[in-house]
Amino acid sequence: MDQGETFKVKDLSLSDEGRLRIDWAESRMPVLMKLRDEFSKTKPLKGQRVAGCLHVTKETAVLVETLVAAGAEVAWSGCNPLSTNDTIAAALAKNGIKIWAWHGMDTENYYWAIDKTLEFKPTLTLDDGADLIFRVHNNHSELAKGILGGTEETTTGVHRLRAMDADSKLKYPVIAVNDTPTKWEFDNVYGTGQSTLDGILRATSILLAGKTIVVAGYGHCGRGVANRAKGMGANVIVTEIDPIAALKATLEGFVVQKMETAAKVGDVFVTTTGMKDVITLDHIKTMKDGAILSNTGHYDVEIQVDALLEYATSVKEIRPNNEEIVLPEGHKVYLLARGRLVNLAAAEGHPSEVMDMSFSGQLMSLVSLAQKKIDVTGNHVYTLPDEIDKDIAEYKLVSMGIELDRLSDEQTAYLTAYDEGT
Ligand code: NAD
Ligand code: 3DD
Repeated sequence: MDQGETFKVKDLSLSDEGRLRIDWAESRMPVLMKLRDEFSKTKPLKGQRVAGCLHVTKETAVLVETLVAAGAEVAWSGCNPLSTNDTIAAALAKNGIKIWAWHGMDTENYYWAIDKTLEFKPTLTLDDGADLIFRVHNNHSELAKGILGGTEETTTGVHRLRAMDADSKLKYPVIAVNDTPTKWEFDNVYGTGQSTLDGILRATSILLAGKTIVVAGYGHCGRGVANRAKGMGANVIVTEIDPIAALKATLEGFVVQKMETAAKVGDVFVTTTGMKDVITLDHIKTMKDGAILSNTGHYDVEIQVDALLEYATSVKEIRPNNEEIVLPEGHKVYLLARGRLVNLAAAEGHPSEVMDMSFSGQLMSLVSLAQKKIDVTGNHVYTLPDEIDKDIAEYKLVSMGIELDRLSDEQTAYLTAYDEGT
């Protein structure tokens, strides 16, 4: 472990490798780099101190260094014990970023790292799963009065913050970056769809074609995973609790079943729900010999991991992020990444191209809060204004060389006309 005044990382000597990865990500994040170029001149975050708690990946590093270019002082920790890439943490520390993060943190160090990021008394917070904002509310409430606002990256974090808002418990306003269409419709769908299969393949090296893959949840993430798996030749079964989502899956051609039915036939299981106990020990007892279990929801609560490990007669790591678990009934199952989000624990998370939009939403949210560009008078959960989201989408299209048609004045007038019939 290497530790300095303003960092603690696994191994500072990994920084050169990390820098190459960050360079690669920068070359595939044109929207964020365009905003970095603009904001490095105007410095909209000058005087701001941003505490961030978000997976330490090559894409996050591009966001962090863009925040600094925009004038902010930044302090960072990871938002999952298994998702930090140690080469990236080393590169950020080498570049003078305050960062406390390493792969495989225990719970005590996880919260110690968050507390370290709060020592410089942030004026803005950036979360992925709300652990940082909760830490401020529960353990450092005196800091809240100095915080202009926060942002939240993911669905589960937004759910938790909306619940706090409903109970009037929020001590400062938060922008739900997840709910921005250029994030939710792309990161959650296409990013999670691809990177979850990436994590499963790196941990197992199995052939997906012909396998029966059970996807729990057909929301944004589940839809992405199911469709990418179908594209790889898998037979996909979806489980759901929501009738509309179940109908969508059915009309997309997926088989929809209860988990207790699908458990008996699945080869690979992926939970994508944000809910707890989606795959229970009872489900696992009925699974085929050799069934593979994985999760891509934010927390490791979707598979009953503790109950499974307690019930097992043996647990052996057979490949990185892949544990062979023998059950008393004699059959085996394979648990990936200890039930934590497999795309970040066993792979590199979403591709840079899609995080480009998610993190442009993060940046624009923080700039909007710092410059008081949006009305956040009450301590509530807000969404980024549509016009900012559309700008991000337009920048993305331009970077891809894609042109849009534009409505004429006459067509715009037609939109609201009601004096013309058939
Ligand atoms: P969503 O609300 O769009 O979809 C969740 C779906 O799960 C809904 O359709 C819901 O009906 C369904 N569901 C809930 N409980 C269920 C159950 N017991 N059985 C079957 N289906 C159930 O949410 P989302 O945007 O898809 O996010 C899902 C989870 O993934 C959240 O925890 C989110 O934070 C996380 N996430 C992870 C990544 C990643 O990189 N791994 C990326 C984005 C989001
Ligand atoms: N997430 C997924 N891929 C990521 C990456 N490459 N870098 C940082 C974070 C990454 C997770 C979250 O950003 C977000 O997609 C979510 O909603 O969890």
